[in-house]
Amino acid sequence: MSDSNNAEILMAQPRGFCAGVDRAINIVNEALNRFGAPIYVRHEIVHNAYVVNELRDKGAVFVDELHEVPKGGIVVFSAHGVSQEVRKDAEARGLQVYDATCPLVTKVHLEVVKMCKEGFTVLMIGHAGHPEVEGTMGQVKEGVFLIEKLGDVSALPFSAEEKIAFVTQTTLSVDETKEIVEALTQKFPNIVQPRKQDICYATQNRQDAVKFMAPQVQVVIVVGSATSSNSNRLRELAEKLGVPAYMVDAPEQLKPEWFAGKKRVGLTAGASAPESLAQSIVSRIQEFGPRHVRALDGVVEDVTFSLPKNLVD
Ligand code: 0CJ
Ligand code: F3S
Repeated sequence: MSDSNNAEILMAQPRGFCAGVDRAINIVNEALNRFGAPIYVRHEIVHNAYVVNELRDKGAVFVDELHEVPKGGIVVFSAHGVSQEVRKDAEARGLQVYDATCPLVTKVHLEVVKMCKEGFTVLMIGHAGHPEVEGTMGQVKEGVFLIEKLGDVSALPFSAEEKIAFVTQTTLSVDETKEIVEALTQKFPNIVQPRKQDICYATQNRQDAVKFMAPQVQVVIVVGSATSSNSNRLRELAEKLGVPAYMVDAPEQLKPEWFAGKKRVGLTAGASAPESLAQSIVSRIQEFGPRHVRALDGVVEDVTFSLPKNLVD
């Protein structure tokens, strides 16, 4: 590592928790405070190992499927949302549900339902197997088709005369989605778009912040877990901008050679990564050389979402 005392760490603005993640974690904490352990959570509440471990230590029990929750148990749905089938299953099992689906995901769910009711075929741009995609596509029984990449557009078996609309996952690459939307618009000139893009404000702002930071640094560290879609997009974006980028969710994962000879290190964090974890990663980077930490300019977010009514009443 360069022992250059003027080497520095530049912190992206904004980074880390979004309003939907903050709310989802608060819901689990509030349920634990009110009802005590165990509180079951379907899927990781957010895709971050540190957050999940911390809640597990307090008594949250993470399950993949609802049959793992005992009858009458309390279950929280994760920030990524669930299908109608999962909702019905919870009801049939007599579970007490607290829904931590991000309101911005619910907004997309409602678009899908509305479009299908109006007779549209709905195309969903997103990543196969991601819980948000399963939840959004699962708002209706049929009529939603997944597009994962640009190449999928030409293979779509619909004619330009059909009623077609699209929605997207909230955490996609803004630039890649734009390309897919352009191809869709070319193939289906009458395609109906969401009034405001489905990629959420937090995804957009964190990607914009990486675009601002990347040209100023020689390596980018993204704080985020491997399962986190939005964190992965930040790492890919930095690399596309020509800067080596690594994603970590614990300080021990940092390698000294990543920082060798680097005068400026950029740091950002996915929407599910806590600031305390980002700070412990900064401290570890400082052991490798760059001491000075500088906050970059960027958008200051003031979005907040209230807790579900059935939890605060
Ligand atoms: O899907 C969401 C509502 C985003 C939740 C926050 O981020 P994370 O990392 O849990 O989820 P993604 O894999 O969707 O980015
Ligand atoms: Fe919601 Fe966007 Fe966060 S959809 S959970 S505000 S990343």
